[in-house]
Amino acid sequence: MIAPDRIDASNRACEAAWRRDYAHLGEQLRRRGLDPDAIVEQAAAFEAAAPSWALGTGGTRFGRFPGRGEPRDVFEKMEDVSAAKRLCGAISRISLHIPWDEPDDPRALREQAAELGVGFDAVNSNTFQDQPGQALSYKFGSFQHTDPAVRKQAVAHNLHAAETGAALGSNALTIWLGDGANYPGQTHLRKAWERVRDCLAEVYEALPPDWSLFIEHKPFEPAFYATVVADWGSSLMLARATGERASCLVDLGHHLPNTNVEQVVARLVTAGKLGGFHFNDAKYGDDDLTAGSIKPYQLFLVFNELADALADGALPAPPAYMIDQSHNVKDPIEALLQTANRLQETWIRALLVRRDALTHYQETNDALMAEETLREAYETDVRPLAAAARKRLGGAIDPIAAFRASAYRERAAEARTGAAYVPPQSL
Ligand code: PSV
Ligand code: MN
Repeated sequence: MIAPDRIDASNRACEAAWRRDYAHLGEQLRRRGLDPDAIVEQAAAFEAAAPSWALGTGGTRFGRFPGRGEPRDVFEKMEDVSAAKRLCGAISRISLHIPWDEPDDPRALREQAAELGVGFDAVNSNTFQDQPGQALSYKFGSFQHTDPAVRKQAVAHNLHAAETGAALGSNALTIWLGDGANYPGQTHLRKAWERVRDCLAEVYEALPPDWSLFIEHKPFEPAFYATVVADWGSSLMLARATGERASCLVDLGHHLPNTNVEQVVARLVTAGKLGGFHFNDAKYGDDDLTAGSIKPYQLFLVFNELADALADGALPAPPAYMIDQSHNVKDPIEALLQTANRLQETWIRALLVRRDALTHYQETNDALMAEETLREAYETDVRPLAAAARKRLGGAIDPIAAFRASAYRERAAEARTGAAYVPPQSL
C-alpha cells in the first residue's frame, strides 16, 4: 500500500518549486487567452486502464528477466494498479486478459477492486494461443478456421471472457485475432474474412445488451503474409457489419511504417466507429514501448484529433483509453506511472491548442500559422499542470520519486515470496 502520508511527504519536498513553476506557466497561458485552472480540471478527468499483462516484466521470445516483488496472481496485480492509482490518479481501471488473468473467484476480485477503488475496463479474449486442455487447436486460426467446430470453440471462449467480465462489472470485450495466413495460397482471403465476420456477429448477438465490442486490427504477427483484420479499413468494415455497439480499437503500434495514425483516428471519428485505444509506441514494428517515447509528436497529433472531435461534438464521449505495453527492462509500476504522466501531459498539450485560431488559419489557408498554432501548444512544458491534476486527485507531484521513496517494491519482494521464475524460452 502507498499510505497517503508518504505522498504528502513526497509532495512537501517539491511543492514550493512546483508552485513557482505553475504560477509562471499560468501567466504564459493567460497571455494566450487560456485558463490554466480549467485545463487542470479537464486533465484530472483523464483516465486510462492498465493492462493486466503489463504488471509483470514482459519479454521476447529470446528471454524474460523478471524482477523481485512482481505480482504472483491477479489479486496482487490489483494491488499494484491501486498503488499506481494513488500516486497518479490517472490509472484507475484494469483491462484483463482471459485466460491469462482469469480469477478463480470473480466475486472476490470484484470485492477487492471495490475496496481499492479500481474499476474493470474491457476484457480481452485470447484465441491466438492454445490453452492447456483445450479440445481443438488454433494453429490455423480461430474465427477464420475452416472447421466449424474450431470456430464454435472460439466463439464460446469469447462469450466466456465476456461472462467473466460481466461478473466483474466490465462492459466491453476487445477482440484481437492472430488469424491470417503465413503463405500465399494458404487461406482463401475472402472466405477467411467472411468467417471472421460471421463469428463476430455471433459473439455480438450473445453479449449483454449494454456491452460494447472493440475490434483491434494489426497488420502482421503472428500471420506474416496476410492477417484477416490487418488494418483500420478491415476493422471498420467488420464493425459496420457487426452492429451499432461494435467499434474499432486503435493500438498505436499496429500500423505499417509511416501510417498517418492521426488521420486514421479522424476517419474513424467521422465513421462514428472509434471505440478505444491501446497506447504504446513503436520504432520498428509492434514494439510495445512506452507511449510517447519514440514519436511524441504523433501522440500529440492523435490527442489533438480527439480534443478537436470532443470539442465540436463529432465524438460524443471520450473513447476507452487503455495502455498496452510490454515492460521488459523497467519496473512495471514505474513504467505505468511514466506512461500516465506522458499521456496526461500530451492530453494537456492538445487542450492548449487555440482551436478558434487554428480554424481561422485553416479556413484562410495560412498553412504556416496553422502549423505554428499546433507547435505553440506542443512545445509548452505542461508538467506543472499535469502535477496539479495529480495533486487534485490526491496523487503525487512526482509519482516516480514518491513510488521509489515508498519502498513499495522492496516491501512487495518480502511479501511475495516463492514467485515462480519463468525461464527464457529457447530460440
Ligand atoms: C496484440 O499484439 C496485442 O496488441 C493485443 O491487444 C493483445 O491483446 C495484446 O497485444 C497482448 O498480447
Ligand atoms: Mn493491443
